[in-house]
Amino acid sequence: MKDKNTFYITTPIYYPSDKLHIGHTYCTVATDAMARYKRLQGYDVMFLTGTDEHGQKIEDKAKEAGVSPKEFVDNIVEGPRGVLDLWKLMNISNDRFIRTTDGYHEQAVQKIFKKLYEQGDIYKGKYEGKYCKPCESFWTETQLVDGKCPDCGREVVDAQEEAYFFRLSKYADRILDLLENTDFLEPRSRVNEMVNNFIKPGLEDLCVSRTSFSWGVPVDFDPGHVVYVWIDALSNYITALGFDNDAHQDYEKYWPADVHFVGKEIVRFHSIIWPAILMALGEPLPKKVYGHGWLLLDGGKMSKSKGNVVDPYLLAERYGVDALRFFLLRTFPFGTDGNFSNESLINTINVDLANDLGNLLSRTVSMVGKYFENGQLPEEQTGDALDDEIVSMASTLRDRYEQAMERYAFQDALAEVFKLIARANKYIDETAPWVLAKDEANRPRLARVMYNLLECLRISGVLLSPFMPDSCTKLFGQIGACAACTTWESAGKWGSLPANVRVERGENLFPRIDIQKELAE
Ligand code: ME8
Repeated sequence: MKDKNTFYITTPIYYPSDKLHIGHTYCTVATDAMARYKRLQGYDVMFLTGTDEHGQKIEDKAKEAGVSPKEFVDNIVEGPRGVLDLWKLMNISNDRFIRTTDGYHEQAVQKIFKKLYEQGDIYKGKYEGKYCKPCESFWTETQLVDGKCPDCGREVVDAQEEAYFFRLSKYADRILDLLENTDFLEPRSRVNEMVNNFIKPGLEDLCVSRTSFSWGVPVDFDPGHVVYVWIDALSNYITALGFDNDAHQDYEKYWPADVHFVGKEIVRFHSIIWPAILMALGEPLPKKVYGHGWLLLDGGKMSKSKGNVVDPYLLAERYGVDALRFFLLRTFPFGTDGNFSNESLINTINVDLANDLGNLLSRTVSMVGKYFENGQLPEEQTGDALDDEIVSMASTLRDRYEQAMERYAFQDALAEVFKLIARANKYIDETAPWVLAKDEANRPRLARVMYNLLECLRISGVLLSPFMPDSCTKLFGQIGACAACTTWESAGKWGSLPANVRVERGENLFPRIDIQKELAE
């Protein structure tokens, strides 16, 4: 039985057909923020990501490059500036990384395929239809839009071959019920799309093997066939925990997944095909699939096959890892599409990080250092009615943040934190510490003003730490927050810093960027 205190979250496993781009980084950073938030709350988290390494596209790419498919994917996954390096650079805290070429996964997929075949959920037939090569998707005539691939709008070709099929149609009623009557799929706007476009027109059985290429998991009882895409790829979420293999032993502990984060173009696979496979296997369904929006570039989806991609390495190296992580989740509502631009990245860094948070931190820490010996506040402090609003706002922030995070509304959660930061900056102007500092009699009042600012920084820092882990650790160092003052529990409690806290001036965490100069380059 899954323990209530566990939290299992996944990203899609990405195709290593090319270097990953900012779109993949977006989903992985969102998953990382969620995983860190749940760990902060005390959950035993399993965060899985990985790569989906089989298929014709990769076989073709390897051929072009003059290497074997395995050499090709090894280089993109493990090579310099590859997938593993990118997640390390981005400070991604995944607990496990699965590659579909891992032996344990391949063997488990063979077992799953055979089981489904033996119980009659997979049967042999003939495939005739349309095939979109870049998407590796088969379509029926009726699913095409203007004769083109409904996912990417590109040309499709005729395809016919002997193939195995999964009896998806058998599960149509149960899937319809799952989508319409539970909150399995979110945002809810995606439910209508699935029901109207795919289920209502009639779910067709799904082609699950291919004979026209060989780079895949072989169907062990029928040589010549390889398992085609979805049974191989989707099973990763359970094989990575040890389902049908001995490489891991966590299936009972973590399954069902709490949430699969996926881009909206693969919601169909995760909300229709994946539950149907699990129903056929008699296994529990994931609790939720969340279909996030796309990052667009000039209004179009960034994609490897279109070549209009933004390199996360360049951005992270130029602007900082935490700034990039923050920008991605602060700017775009997770459920809908958003337009990426360097200008909005720089603006977010300047406005939120340099002006609001950076200034609050550096002003507060430097005032404490300037007005109090050794940067340490005295215990004697005097409150004032002027403090009430900021204290109540900070004390209740954690609840508002939590409500947003539980909806995967990262943007809303961050907006709540930045309301407090803006309020704290205003409080500096209202209390005018530089005036208080002129009169020795005001020292207890000045000390309390400083304390209040440090508390706002501490609470904000705890709640921002899933988004900007390194910067928040540095922030805690500067405001003198010890480990006990940076827990989830302490974020809900005003007054966790000791009254005689001592600050430590440090580097400027978020330097301002000269936007004119930067965009001119
Ligand atoms: O689909 N904006 O892999 P993939 C936002 N292997 N997110 C984006 C994005 C963009 N422009 N581009 C990509 C596959 N993504 C399969 C998945 S899962 C069992 C198998 C993100 O390399 C988004 O999360 O094409 C999307 O769903 C995923 O990368 C697709 O990555």
